[in-house]
Amino acid sequence: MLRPVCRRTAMAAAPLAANVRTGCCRNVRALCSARHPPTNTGSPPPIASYLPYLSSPRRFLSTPAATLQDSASPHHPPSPPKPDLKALPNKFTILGRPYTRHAHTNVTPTIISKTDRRLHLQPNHPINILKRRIESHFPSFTPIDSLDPVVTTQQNFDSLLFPPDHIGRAATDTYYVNANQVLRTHTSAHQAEVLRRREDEAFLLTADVYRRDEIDVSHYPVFHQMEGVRTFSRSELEREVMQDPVMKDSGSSSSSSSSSIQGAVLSPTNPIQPAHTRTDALLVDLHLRTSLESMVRSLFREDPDLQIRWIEAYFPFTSPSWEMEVLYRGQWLELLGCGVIQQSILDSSNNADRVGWAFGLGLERIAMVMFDIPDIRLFWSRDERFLNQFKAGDIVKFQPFSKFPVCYKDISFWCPDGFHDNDFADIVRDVAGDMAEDVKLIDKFQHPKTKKTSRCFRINYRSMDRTCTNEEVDQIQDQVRRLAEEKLGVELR
Ligand code: FA5
Ligand code: MG
Repeated sequence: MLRPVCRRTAMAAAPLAANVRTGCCRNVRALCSARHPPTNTGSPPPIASYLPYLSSPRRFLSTPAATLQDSASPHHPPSPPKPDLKALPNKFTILGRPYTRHAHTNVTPTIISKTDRRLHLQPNHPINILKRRIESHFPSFTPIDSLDPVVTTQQNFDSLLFPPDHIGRAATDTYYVNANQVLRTHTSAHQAEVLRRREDEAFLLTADVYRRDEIDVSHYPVFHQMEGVRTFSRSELEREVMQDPVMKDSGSSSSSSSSSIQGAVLSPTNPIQPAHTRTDALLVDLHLRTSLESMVRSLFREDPDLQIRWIEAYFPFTSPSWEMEVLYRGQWLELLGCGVIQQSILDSSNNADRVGWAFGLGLERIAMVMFDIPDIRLFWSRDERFLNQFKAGDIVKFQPFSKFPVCYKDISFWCPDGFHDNDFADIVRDVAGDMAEDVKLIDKFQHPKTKKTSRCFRINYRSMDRTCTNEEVDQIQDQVRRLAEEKLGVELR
């Protein structure tokens, strides 16, 4: 079965993106030039040129209708994923823990090698600086930041009420360690276990998260999220909410909240849960959104007129649910997803007497804007010219030290059934590493007689610390071609 160009966007509530991206091959080229920042023209382009990437996130976990067509069971990916691309031994370790390779294993050595970097814990790293900023904004929340990235499918999906056929479980989107364990795709994977301990009524959980994805300046298969959770006693809810300093500071009350919160009203598609009274749900929702607006205003304090808007969203584990967007340099930029925690999650984690809210934000998204960092690969740089620019506690603008020339190569092939763009992206990542700046689908068409589909990808190669030679890039491209043939069964054209 042929899949749409991008299943996440194609099935999500982003009609414009969906229309264009599933359009015929002639549209693909136009789309790419419209959505991608300009390629190398000497000096680096202004941050505004990256914003189209940042403001058009793929709906991964927030997609209600996007389901797998061939799901097997809640605990298994739908079909065995493609094998890993470089040889992963039968016995391998992740952070010192042993695992055995399995038919479902699709985690690659390249990805495993990222698990010990823990950028959010590196002092003076922009991700850590931002994490600490947010933690200092929520001083009463317990910070948690050292949980193992390998979680069970129960934690990552079932504990959060993901239906068995949800697209987020697909092996094309998630790194499976084996049939029952994955690299967490979001920090929400730990919500239930931390709630169950009942040690903290509020916590901020920061971690590296992993998603099989396409390649461009704002997408990397590993990024960092921060999860905030706050619960309240059901019997004391009104008092706990209204006496919280954040409500007093913002001048909010249940009758006079900020205009952006009032503007986003609940609707039948974003409902109050049957387990909640309307008053309780509105109190939790008001506290959630007031807290987040206060946090974001403090992060972007140099812009007191920052415009914030709330977009109705869907997550299986919250209702009502929202995404917060801010207007930054003329573009709406999605910062986070959030909502009122599904009561059944609290009930089954020993918190039936409590209600609460949760949010999850992407640290790279915000750090790219706050520090003016134009390419997500830079966060992983070990180059001192990058690292030495940042100091704990300071938000400074990144000074690009150089922009080396780009070299692009195209590859066209006939695709076998079940081909997925993310499988190809993993090959490129494994062979080229961080030299792959961007992989764009520039053409796609179906042969009228054979019905076979052909795809053409353009790979932009650019090192962040040196000029690559043409011979070197040719060698890499040859390897990409060979592996695509061998591992994915494509027919090169
Ligand atoms: C989630 O991951 C939910 N777990 C968030 C959540 C938590 C909702 C608690 C409700 C309650 P989403 O896939 O939209 O949702 O990601 C959340 C944030 O992570 C996004 O708003 C964005 O800031 C960031 N993010 C998502 N995908 C990427 C990516 N590929 N690269 C960088 N940042 C990303
Ligand atoms: Mg989102």
